[in-house]
Amino acid sequence: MSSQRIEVSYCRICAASCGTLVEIVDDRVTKVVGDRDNPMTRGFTCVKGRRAGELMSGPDRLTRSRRRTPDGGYEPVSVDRATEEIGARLSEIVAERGPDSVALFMGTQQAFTTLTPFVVKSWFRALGSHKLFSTMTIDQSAKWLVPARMGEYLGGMQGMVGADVWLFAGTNPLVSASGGDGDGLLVADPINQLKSLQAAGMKLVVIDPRRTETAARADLHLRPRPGTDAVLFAGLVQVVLERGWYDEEFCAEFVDGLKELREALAPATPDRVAAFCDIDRADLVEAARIFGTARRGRVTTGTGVCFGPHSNLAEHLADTLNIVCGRLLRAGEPAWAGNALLGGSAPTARVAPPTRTWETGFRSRIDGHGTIRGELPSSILPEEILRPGPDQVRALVVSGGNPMLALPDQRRTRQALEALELLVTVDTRMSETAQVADYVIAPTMLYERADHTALMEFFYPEPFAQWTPALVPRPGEVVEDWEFYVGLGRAMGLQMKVAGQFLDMENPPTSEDLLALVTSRGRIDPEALRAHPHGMRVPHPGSVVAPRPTGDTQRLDLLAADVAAELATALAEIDDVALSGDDRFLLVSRRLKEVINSLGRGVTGMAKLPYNPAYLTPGDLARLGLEPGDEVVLTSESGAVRAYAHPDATMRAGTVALVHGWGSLDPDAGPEGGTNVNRLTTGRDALQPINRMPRFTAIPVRVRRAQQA
Ligand SMILES: Nc1nc2c(c(=O)[nH]1)N[C@H]1C(S)=C(S)[C@@H](COP(=O)(O)OP(=O)(O)OC[C@H]3O[C@@H](n4cnc5c(=O)[nH]c(N)nc54)[C@H](O)[C@@H]3O)O[C@H]1N2
Ligand SMILES: Nc1nc2c(c(=O)[nH]1)N[C@H]1C(S)=C(S)[C@@H](COP(=O)(O)OP(=O)(O)OC[C@H]3O[C@@H](n4cnc5c(=O)[nH]c(N)nc54)[C@H](O)[C@@H]3O)O[C@H]1N2
Ligand code: SF4
Ligand SMILES: [Mo]
Repeated sequence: MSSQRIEVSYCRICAASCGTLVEIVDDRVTKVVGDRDNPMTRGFTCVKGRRAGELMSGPDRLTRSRRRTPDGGYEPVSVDRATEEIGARLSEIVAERGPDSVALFMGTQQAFTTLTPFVVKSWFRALGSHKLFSTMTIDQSAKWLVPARMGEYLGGMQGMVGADVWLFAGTNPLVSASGGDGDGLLVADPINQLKSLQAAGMKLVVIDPRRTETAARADLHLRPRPGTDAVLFAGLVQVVLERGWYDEEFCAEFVDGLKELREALAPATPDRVAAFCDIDRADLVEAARIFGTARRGRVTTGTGVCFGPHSNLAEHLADTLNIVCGRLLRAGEPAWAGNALLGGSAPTARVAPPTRTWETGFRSRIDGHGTIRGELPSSILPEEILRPGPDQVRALVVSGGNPMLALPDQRRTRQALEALELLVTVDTRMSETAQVADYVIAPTMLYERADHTALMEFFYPEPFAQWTPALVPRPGEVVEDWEFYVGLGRAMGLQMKVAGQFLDMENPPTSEDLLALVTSRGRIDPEALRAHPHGMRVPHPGSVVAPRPTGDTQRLDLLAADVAAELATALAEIDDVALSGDDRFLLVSRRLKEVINSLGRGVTGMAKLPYNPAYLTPGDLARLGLEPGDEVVLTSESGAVRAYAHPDATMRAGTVALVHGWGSLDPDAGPEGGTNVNRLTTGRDALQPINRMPRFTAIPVRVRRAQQA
């Protein structure tokens, strides 16, 4: 007899953590709908979340771990056996060459399983290796770099509620549910949230070459030539300073280098900036006026800014705009209190000094790169593996990521991953990375594990927490990600520590115990959450931003020497003439609603198409003599790929977009199964200093019709 039940839970495919009602028939997830009783997400879901059942039990779901066979195929292996074998090989490698010969790469999906990041990092710390990598350094690590160079204001930043302006640059929250850092309002149900903010009087300015879903709602949309954000923000700051639209009082108290910055920005006149960015001078000044004369609201940036040339400088200048306009919380204002489960220090109106961690501590032998928040830049990972040397990386563990598609220069990445003595990935399917791995460990997926929202609470607009039990039994022989890492630690004889506590390696805690342990400094007990299956509004403690301690003089440094040098370089390029020519385009990044990075391709009901098209304006398509769907070849300095050209009127003329996370390992594959954009990018040239961020947007390419066979 078949059994049917409906359970309350929340989705864990992206940061929105949408409340869901899950229909389960015979222990399988058959339907997911939004939970209207979830006070944060109020019934909102997206197509990805509604298709979680297919994601969990589709044909590509791994329910047993695999081991590579000598002929290059795969055979099933029990997770205990795999863990022992991997542990033994890692121990050998460490004994022979030291812990730095083992690297860890942390991907996007590990962040949506609360326990994984805690436990995987605990395993890695116990191992003692410095070779820690994550997607952050191929994403928005400019956001780590800015406070590390200028210092960080510890009072918190203004939020969207009560804002009379918001400026989004290079982010499309209506698709990505991201919206840049620092405000959770546009994470779940972004369109309705944005509408109500606008109805309440918030002016919206968007800087994006594409007329995105978000830009279409803007009061003012600047559509610059891609890759010009650093200069554009230099222009905005210049206008705000020259017109006196900044907060003198805040600057006098908390800012150093304002005068020097003003002088350094002298070349960034509205005329020259507008010409370089290919926007109207009047729009530039108007954007500065709307932003600078408002009372509250911030600039937030996304990947479009952090992927471009001079990305670290662009992010620095975007943040500078917030700072000079004083868009930070002052002593006595209500403090941010979203850290319900995790806890943390009380906001205070003072500045923490720059950390510049890459200048001290561990240095990689690859160009002497140092660390940011304990991580090395991911774009050096292939060199770490390929270049011989004393601490050459010989083994790599990948946690919830797919570097084979995500890293720049796929050819080089493949060469590196195949040169390893040992590659292990923990993944729910045979990702492109799994296809070259020695072991693929099959983990549980959402609804198969208990969880709470500790890691995502930053994204809620108000203090909120939710807990979910596992709803369905584990299929096949999967384990929770964290269980694999504890097993590995045990096999290697390591003593692991989570949230300051030593784990009993022989009798590890349960998931529930660990979920409680990681919240030991929070304001609420996860036990209390069980009484609130739809989630719980956590009372605001009523705290306000504490005043600056007497005698404290630390200030934000707007123009450190390296920042000044980058600014001078960027402004010296201002009169450069852009590439032009009939088939010359700038390749830009964008995201799709129905997939998240490489996840969702091939899942029934998720991705709309079986491939990722090359989006061009209808005008450019006609100019190239192309019909919709024609096959084109995109050629950059680093490689060439084939794709199907699709018209998209929201694109900027002269640009072509190809979404990342698609394609295969086959360098000769046609476009029918998707195209890996990272065959056009490079991890070795045009990189940013410090975080070695590659360029993922504004890449010069040629677009031509593919030769007919
Ligand atoms: N549905 C869905 N959601 C996702 C993801 C996904 O793949 N799908 N990925 C998740 C991840 S890992 C991340 S990091 C976030 C990212 O979240 P976002 O940063 O919001 O990513 P996008 O939606 O691609 O928005 C980037 C915007 O930058 C614009 N852009 C491109 N080049 C430039 C440029 O040179 N200058 C400027 N100013 N803009 C430019 C693009 O047109 C695009 O609209 O989204 C997360 N959410
Ligand atoms: N050219 C170009 N390159 C880019 C980007 C771009 O826009 N353009 N974007 C960059 C950005 S912002 C990012 S974040 C990276 C993305 O880089 P990654 O995070 O490495 O890529 P994902 O495709 O998100 O990989 C997630 C993997 O986790 C697996 N997975 C799903 N659920 C689970 C689970 O429960 N447990 C485990 N262990 N695994 C699971 C999925 O099957 C998938 O293989 O790519 C970067 N690279
Ligand atoms: S936006 Fe979609 S994928 Fe993200 S949590 Fe909500 S339902 Fe899941
Ligand atoms: Mo990302």
